[in-house]
Amino acid sequence: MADANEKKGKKPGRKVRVSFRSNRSRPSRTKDWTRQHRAGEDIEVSASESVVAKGHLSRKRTIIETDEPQEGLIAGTVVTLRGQFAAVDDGKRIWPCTVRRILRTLTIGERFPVTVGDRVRFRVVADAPGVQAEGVIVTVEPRQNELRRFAGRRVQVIAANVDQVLIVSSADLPPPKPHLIDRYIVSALAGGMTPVIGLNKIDLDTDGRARTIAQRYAMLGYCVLCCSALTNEGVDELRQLFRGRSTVLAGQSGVGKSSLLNAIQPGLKLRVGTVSDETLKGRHTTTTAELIRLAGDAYVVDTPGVRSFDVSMIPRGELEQYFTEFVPLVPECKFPDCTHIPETGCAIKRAVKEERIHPERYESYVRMFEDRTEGGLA
Ligand SMILES: Nc1nc2c(ncn2[C@@H]2O[C@H](COP(=O)(O)OP(=O)(O)OP(=O)(O)O)[C@@H](O)[C@H]2O)c(=O)[nH]1
Ligand SMILES: [Mg+2]
Ligand SMILES: [Zn+2]
Repeated sequence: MADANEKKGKKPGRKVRVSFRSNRSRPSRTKDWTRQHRAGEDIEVSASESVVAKGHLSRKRTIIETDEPQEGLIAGTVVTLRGQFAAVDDGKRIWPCTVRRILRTLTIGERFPVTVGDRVRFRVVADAPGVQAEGVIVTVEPRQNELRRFAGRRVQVIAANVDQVLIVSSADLPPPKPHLIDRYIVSALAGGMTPVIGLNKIDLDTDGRARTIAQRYAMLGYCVLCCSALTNEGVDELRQLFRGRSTVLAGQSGVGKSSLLNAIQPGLKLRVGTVSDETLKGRHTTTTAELIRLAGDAYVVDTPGVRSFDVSMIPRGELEQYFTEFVPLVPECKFPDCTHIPETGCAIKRAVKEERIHPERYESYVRMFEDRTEGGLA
């Protein structure tokens, strides 16, 4: 909650309208990763999620965005989140930082006010016994883009300020899930990033099924790389793709995200896991998203695998624009507000029937359109 002092900052700052979360909202839930792990749930990036009931986001007021003296603040980038702390790299070292209370209170509909890739300014705090934080984050620069998903009834920003999303899938162990690829494509495009598809473990593609899926996406105009962290096929191309850019790697657990990074930069030594024989699923070896700088001015964010990827924070009316093959056909639908599901005279459904749109792509659209979890937006 903003107090009077927050508003009466001595230095003039930019006035912004923000929503405040009521102090009477439910207390923060403490995370129990072990329990989640056992239950086979996704590992979440933030350990400090708080649950906000609906209707708590309504109060708006104007505050001064920067009422702190700017002198002495250190600029850095959030490289990972550990419990209540954000690890901030100032180019010289990593600083464990907490987040200033006013930033926590600002409700931006998110689980945590900062995320991996955020550019922040922090103030150094004196070491105190029992206090591990060395800095307090005072400002967060506006994000250029964000990879978001809906998790735990709030939006989780997996990473910010990245140019592209490498959607990693594997030819087998686990088998590719085109629907999950489609969800990542939608989230990447909605967040302002370029989706790129990496089909790993191509050494296991004995029946050519994975290459057929790769071709489907290549035909849609996406950059698709077939690769193998085992044989190094496609690894040079990946290294080239990463050069001079920032990339977040996303995909199911066990598809080989960390293995690919290790192949690109031998010596990196990221922990890689095994894939369970019974479930063919990975074991969530990477538990926290982490920003890593590679040779060639490449920044990558390795992320924990997910089981599902909820994009229900994206208004359903926007979904069609993220299905690239739908876009030129939409004006041909009989009704201008066609949702392409129950309507007659729908150009999208006609194209599916005539096999100009892949049925699995259409099914992905329908599932995302209809899949509104509790608390999701209409
Ligand atoms: N055959 C084959 N196995 C691979 C390849 N890449 C990775 N693996 C194996 O797949 C398993 C999982 O790899 P990880 O790199 O831990 O997968 P991840 O996507 O980082 O998984 P999480 O961190 O749990 O999200 C390991 O046993 C790797 O050895 C590949 O190209 N071919
Ligand atoms: Mg990993
Ligand atoms: Zn239609």
